[in-house]
Amino acid sequence: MKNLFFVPLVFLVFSCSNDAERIDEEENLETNANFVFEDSFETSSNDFSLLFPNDNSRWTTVQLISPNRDTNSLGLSSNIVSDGNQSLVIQSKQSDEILSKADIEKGAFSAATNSKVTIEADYYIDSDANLENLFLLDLECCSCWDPEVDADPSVDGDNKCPGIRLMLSGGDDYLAIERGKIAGTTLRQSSFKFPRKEWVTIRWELVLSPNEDGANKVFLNGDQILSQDGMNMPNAQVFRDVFAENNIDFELQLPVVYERIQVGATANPNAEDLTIYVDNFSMTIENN
Ligand SMILES: [Ca+2]
Repeated sequence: MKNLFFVPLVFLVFSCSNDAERIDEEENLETNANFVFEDSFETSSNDFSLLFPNDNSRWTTVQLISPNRDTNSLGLSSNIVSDGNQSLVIQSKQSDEILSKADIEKGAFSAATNSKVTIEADYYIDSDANLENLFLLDLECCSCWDPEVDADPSVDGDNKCPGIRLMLSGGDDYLAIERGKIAGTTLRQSSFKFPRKEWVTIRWELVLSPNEDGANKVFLNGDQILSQDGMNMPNAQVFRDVFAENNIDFELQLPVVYERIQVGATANPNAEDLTIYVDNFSMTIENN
């Protein structure tokens, strides 16, 4: 009888051991896993809400802040498309007392220091107007904000989410990396204007760092237009020093990770009503 009991016990020990190894391997894979998110705004019907399924496999939410005098909107277009049959169409009205915002947001990822983040999207800006300071992509951390410190209303009501942003700059339409929300200067270029009324592929490559060794590259239709090392994540000491100037204690909350991306016209401070199309979005995070 003892032997009969012994055999299943050995089997059990072996199978536990194999399961434990497999779980370890799965956890390792998850730890090192690349986050990959791709969305081309295709849906089975022209119903914008289909972009937000309950399982979070697609987009998380929208940010729609309309000016007082008009209404922003987001929807699906089948007229101007770069991939498949549909694109995201954004009506971003000119700001007045209210800073106009219209974008779509993906959350629930985690990009930490040393991660390589690659964001790519096709943009079609249906305007020839001067678009200085139009923001197109925001990469942000919100949980890193010190909960005991209020947002600075002089900057933006949403500034409790520090991060970096891709904007048009340099007097009109040169893509730049804006770092004001992490107390950094704007990384600029003035060689490549942003084409209008045609599809433009933006590729934004980052190796994340709260120090000067971060990597920041931007490509336009495959051409590298910006490559500059520098801080691209919130730095605890920088935040401490900046807030100390106003006698505020600020402790960046750990872990400091980017956790949401906003895509569209994330801020349109210009005196222009804009129609912008976005298609073929992708984001990858490679953990090093
Ligand atoms: Ca599409």
